[in-house]
Amino acid sequence: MKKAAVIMGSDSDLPVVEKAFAVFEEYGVPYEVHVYSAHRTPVEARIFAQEAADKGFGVIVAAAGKAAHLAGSLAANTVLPVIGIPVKSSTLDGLDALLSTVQMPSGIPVATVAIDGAQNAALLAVEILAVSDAALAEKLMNARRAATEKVLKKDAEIAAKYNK
Ligand code: RP5
Repeated sequence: MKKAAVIMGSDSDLPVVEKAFAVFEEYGVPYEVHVYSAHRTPVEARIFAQEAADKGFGVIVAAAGKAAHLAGSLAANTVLPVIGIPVKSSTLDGLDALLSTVQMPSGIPVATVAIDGAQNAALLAVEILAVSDAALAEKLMNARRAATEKVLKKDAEIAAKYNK
């Protein structure tokens, strides 16, 4: 199976990013984690992105706050799919990072999740890897079914309580 890469702009992003690790563990997806910044370590970030496909990665998740150029700068240096997590790490509550990550100019796409949306970023990464992995796709389908059943059970409980 291809690996997922999780890159964060600073170790201060770790509390947000850790939610992605839990998803990869749950689905048995191999992943590698690094701190590379578009601003503070631009050379290391670029080299990582340029070599990622040859090193067995199938998708890159990139988390950054403030003027969050990390996902875009990684995407500029690879044709692997890049998923951006805008991190809420400033006085602007993450809106700065959201706009910096989502407003990519045409030609270099970044799939952007919600502010601090690490769980969805990892799930999307798993879905991307599952396109060429039937067993992984089956795990995703099972999880969706379980989530549906959980909500229907809650509906039955609430309906029984209030719909007299
Ligand atoms: C961004 O700046 C990082 O991704 C982080 O969210 C933010 C602040 O970084 P630190 O000053 O906490 O290292 O590049």
